[in-house]
Amino acid sequence: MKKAYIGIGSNLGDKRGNCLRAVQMIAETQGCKPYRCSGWYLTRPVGVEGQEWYVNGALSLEVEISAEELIDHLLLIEKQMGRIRTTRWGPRIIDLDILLFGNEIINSQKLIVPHPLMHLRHFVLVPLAEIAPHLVHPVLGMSVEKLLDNLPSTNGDLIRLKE
Ligand code: A4P
Ligand code: MG
Repeated sequence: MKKAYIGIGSNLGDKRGNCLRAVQMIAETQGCKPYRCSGWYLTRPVGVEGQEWYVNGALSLEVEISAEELIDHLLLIEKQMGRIRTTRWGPRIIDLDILLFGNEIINSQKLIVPHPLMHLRHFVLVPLAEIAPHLVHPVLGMSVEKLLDNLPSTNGDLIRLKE
């Protein structure tokens, strides 16, 4: 059985509610068993100006399906939740990214794993470090904790929401 790590984000509507609903829908997916879920963080949008802050979190899964099957399920859940793709990095009701999938390194048209930007993003690494601090990035050979240590601090860009 492999472990998969999913980055979850929303910056439209009831953001935390959207993230929780996505977790529930992933839990109902055959071959995916939630293992650990991080807390939720309010995060400053990265890479775009003038958007609402996001809610971000991370989820680990025990999976019995392939990474390709998993991304198909995640894209379907995004669609069922009403995500409309506008511009790249546009506001979204839900965004589900595969961050890591076991030790697999995938570079297909549909899927790039590890997620190419995960090691540069506080909004990914902080929740991920909560659930898997010692997990090693299979390309960079560094733990999540170490990757986070290597990032310049951005005080105030990330606020942990109360339970
Ligand atoms: N795709 C390839 N690899 C993956 C993967 N590992 N996980 C393909 C998920 N999808 C992957 O995705 C477009 C296509 O990427 C999918 O059809 C899938 O086949 P998308 O979600 O429509 O595109 P996007 O999210 O607009 O672009 P991208 O490059 O995925 O953006 P990111 O990396 O998701 O970043 N700031 C904060 N604070 N919090 C955020 O969550 N998110 C983004 C978007 C920007 N700024 C943010 C946040
Ligand atoms: Mg995405």
